[in-house]
Amino acid sequence: ITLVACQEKKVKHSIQFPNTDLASENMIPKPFKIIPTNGAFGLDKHTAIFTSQNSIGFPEVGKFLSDKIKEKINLSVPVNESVSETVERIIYINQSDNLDLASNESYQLYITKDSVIINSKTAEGAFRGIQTLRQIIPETSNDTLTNHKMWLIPTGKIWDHPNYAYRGAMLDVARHFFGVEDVKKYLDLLAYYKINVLHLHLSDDQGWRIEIKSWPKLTEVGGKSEVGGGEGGFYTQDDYKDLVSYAAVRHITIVPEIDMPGHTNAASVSYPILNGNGKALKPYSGTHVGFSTFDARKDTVYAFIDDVIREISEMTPGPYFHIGGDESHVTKKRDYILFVDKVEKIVQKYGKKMIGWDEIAQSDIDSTTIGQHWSNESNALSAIKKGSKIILSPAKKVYLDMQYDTLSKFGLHWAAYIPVDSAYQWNPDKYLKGIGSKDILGIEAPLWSETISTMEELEYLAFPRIIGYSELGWTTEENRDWENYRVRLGNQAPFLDQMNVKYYPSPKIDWK
Ligand code: TNX
Repeated sequence: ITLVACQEKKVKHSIQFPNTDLASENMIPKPFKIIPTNGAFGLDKHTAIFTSQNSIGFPEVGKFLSDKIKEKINLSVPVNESVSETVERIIYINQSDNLDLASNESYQLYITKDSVIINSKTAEGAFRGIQTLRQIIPETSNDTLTNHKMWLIPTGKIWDHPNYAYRGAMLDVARHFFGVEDVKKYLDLLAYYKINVLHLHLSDDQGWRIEIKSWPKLTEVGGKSEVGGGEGGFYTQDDYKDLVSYAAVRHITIVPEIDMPGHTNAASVSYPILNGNGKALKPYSGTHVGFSTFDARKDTVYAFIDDVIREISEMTPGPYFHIGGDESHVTKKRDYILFVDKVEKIVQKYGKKMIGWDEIAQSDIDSTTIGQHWSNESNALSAIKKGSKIILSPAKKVYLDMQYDTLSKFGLHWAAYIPVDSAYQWNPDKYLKGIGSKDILGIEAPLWSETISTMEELEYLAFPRIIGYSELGWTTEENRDWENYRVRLGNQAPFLDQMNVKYYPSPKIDWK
């Protein structure tokens, strides 16, 4: 009804819009299909947003869009208010069961001079669609066409869906702690580029970062250390729930990781009964790996793990629980295998699918378990032979803590230097011999925090590379091209500046 009411009113005075080209807009990730029609939709004070009102999450998506338009250009656009005399053009966010909308994240964006219509099956798809719309709203208005400000959006059609279902970022909050506000800012940025998973590395040798009510010393003791001897920190359960719901508004899934049986010094310092390496325990603030382990032969250890996985799973609506499993160099191999098998059952008991770093494939993992490839190709292949899917995080290509080059202020280079072009120019589907798209759940870019402790440092390593990973995860290979991407990336500068992101201004990019 609202659509019709609006169309009947038509645009009162026929405005001469300049020619536009939707296909050359700076959208990242690049949509699947774009058909420009060379006109313009005038976003202005006579525009209103309407959404399907009885479909879960749609009004919230409309509100989110309105908030972001306000932040970007300081224009207030009403959402689902009754059509008043002054409304001339509408943005309609519509739930549709159209067959082309295969994945929950698919959307269509139809822009004409009178209306913008986003069709999607779910609010998740609508949310991805409004990111595209945000990206093509110009920063500056055209003030000559009418006597008020008008922001011209190019007309045309976009059909879009993700290449991979899982497009993640990982943040190590254990080596250095990052507080709730920092993580929220990261979530805001990830959402804009359609990344849909944030994996939180919540424990390591240097710190334990999540409150567990049944084992309070984890945070009372284990939460108070970090790399370099700082004060550490941790999320209370309320903090964690706050992050989970902030992410949910952005249709981002939080994947919690408790790294074990290695990387557990902080847990064992808190509760020495867990320790399996037979050595005296003290808080660790260095950056070595591979020296700690849980005792994989003790029932108490599994009772502890059961409590931890239960408490975290109860606060985590997403389908995954990550058990780490990397670099357990002082766990006997047979103990490691037993440990992973037992912990997998606990994860499943609490209704989650297990994810682990690639080493877990040495165990008899279930086909629903997911291996995260970071370095060892034969582990990735054994995971696939067991029917598992893989998340690709090859250190040489997607480790955000790798330095750009020898001049980089932060980061490591044990795997590689990863300049912005090398980060972008590879094909996940063909990266590992014998592993093709059907085996790959998606890609994830981990940011380990041994060398960074502030948001500014985080941003320097993550941006701009994470933007390229969003395109590698979403956009099909035919639609990816470095020269084309490089231009679109340079044009992200106004957004990054507005968001106060201290990105690394790579000299390979012409920043606008
Ligand atoms: C290897 S990647 C690790 C981390 C370090 C990282 C530093 C992985 C599963 N383990 O413990 O932080 O290298 O780049």
